[in-house]
Amino acid sequence: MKTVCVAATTAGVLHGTALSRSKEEKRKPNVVILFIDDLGYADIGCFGNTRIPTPHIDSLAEHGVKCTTSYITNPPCCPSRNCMVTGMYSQRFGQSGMARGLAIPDDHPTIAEFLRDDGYVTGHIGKWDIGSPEQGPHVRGFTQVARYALPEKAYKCIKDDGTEIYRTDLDGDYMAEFVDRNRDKPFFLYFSPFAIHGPTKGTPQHYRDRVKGGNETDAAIAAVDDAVGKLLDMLEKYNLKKDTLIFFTGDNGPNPPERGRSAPYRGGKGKGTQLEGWVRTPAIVSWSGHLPAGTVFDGMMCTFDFYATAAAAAGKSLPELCDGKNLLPYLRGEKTGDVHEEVYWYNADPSDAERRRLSAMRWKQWRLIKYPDGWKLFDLKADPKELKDMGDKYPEVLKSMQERHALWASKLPPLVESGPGGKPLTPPTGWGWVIDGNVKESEERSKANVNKKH
Ligand SMILES: [Ca+2]
Repeated sequence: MKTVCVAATTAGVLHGTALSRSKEEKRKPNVVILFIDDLGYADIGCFGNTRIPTPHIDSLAEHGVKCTTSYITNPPCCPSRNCMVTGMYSQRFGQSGMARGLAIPDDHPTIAEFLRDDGYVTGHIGKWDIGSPEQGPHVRGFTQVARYALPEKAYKCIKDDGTEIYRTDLDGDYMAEFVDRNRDKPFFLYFSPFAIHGPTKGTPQHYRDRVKGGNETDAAIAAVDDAVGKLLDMLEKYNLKKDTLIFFTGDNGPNPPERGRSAPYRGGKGKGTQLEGWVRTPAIVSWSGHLPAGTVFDGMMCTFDFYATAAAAAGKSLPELCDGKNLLPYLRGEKTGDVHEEVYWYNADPSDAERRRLSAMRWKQWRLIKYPDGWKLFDLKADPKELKDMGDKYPEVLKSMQERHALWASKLPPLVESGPGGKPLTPPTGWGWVIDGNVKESEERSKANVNKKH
C-alpha cells in the first residue's frame, strides 16, 4: 500500500532519493498547469482588475510572460479540458458541444501519459471533467491523484476529525504537498480547482474582507491566489523556480451574474456565449531564467499549445494529431505574430444548450460569428465589444472566412451528441492521495466517509 495522507508528508521522506540522484544528471523541467474554472479575462490584477488582490498570480506575470490573446477552442468546462489534455481540437475526435462523457481517444496520449512515459511524476488536483466514465485521472496518466474530498456544502469540506476546511485551501495544501513530496524528480502537476465556479456562497469571511465590496466570487479568486502562493513558496523553498515551467489560465469565460468580468471584451456564461469573453481567458507562462520576465505576448495562441510547449521543454517530439505548437520561441521573442494564423470554434451539437451553439473564427483582427440570422463580422481591434457588424463593409473578408470555416468543419469526423456515456469518472474520493493507481483502498475509504455522513 502506498497511500500518503496530507498530514503524513514530511520533508525527510525522500531524502534518500535526493542523495541517489546523480549530480551530473540534467534535470528535465517540471511542468505545472494552473487551470481555473470560469475565470474571466479581467478577473485578476495583472489583467486590469483593481478590486481583487492577486499578488501571487501577478508575480507569475512579473517573472514571466503575460499572454493577452489566449483562447479556449471548445468551451465550456468539459470540452475545454479535453482540448487541453489532448493537445488538439476536441472536435477532431467528435466532441462538438458539451458532449460530457465522450471518451478522449485511447490511442492518443494525454499530456500526463506523454510526460509520465518520459519519466515524470504526474499529479492531478481538483475537478476532472475529462473523457468518459471509464477515464479518470488515475486511468489517463496521472500517477498521483488528490482524492476528491466530498463536500458537505459547496466548498465546505469536513475532515474525518470533524474540522472544517475550505476546498480551495485544501487544494493549495495539496499543491504544496505534491511539490514537497516530489521535489527531487521531474514532475508534471495539473491543478484544476473547482474555484471559482459557482455557487461560491460560503467563501470564508477573511477572503471576503480582502476584496472591495466583499463579493463571494471575488473572494474566491483571492483564495485561488493564496493557493498559488502555497505552490510558489514551496518552489522557492527548494530552489525549483528555474526548473519549473508554469502555465496559468482559465477553462472558459466568466459568470457575469456572479460578477465575473471579461473587460474590455463582452461575454461569459448565459447569454454571452457567442462573444469573445467566453473564449479568451487571461494567460501567463512563467519559467524563471528561461523566459523574459515582465514581458507581454499579444499573438493568438490556444490552451492546446501547453502540451506542445511542455513537450518542447522536455526535449520530446510531439505525438501525431496534436494541433498545438511550441510557444517558447514566441515567448522568448524569437518569433513574432500569431502562433495560429486562424482559430476556429464549432459547436453544432443539437442536444447542447442552444445558446452555446458557437460557430466562429479568428483571423488577423477579425472575428466571424454565426448567429441565427446569419454570419456577422467584427473588428476586434477597433471594436472589442463586438457591437458593429462589418460584414457589409468587408464582404470579401466575410466570404473568405466563411469558406475557410466551412472547409475546416468539413474535415471533422461525425460529431457526437451530448451525453453519450454519462458523467466522466471523478477522481477517487476521500482524503490524501492515490499514488500509483491504488484506487481500491480509496474507494473503500470513500464508502466509509459516505456512511459516516448518513
Ligand atoms: Ca468552466
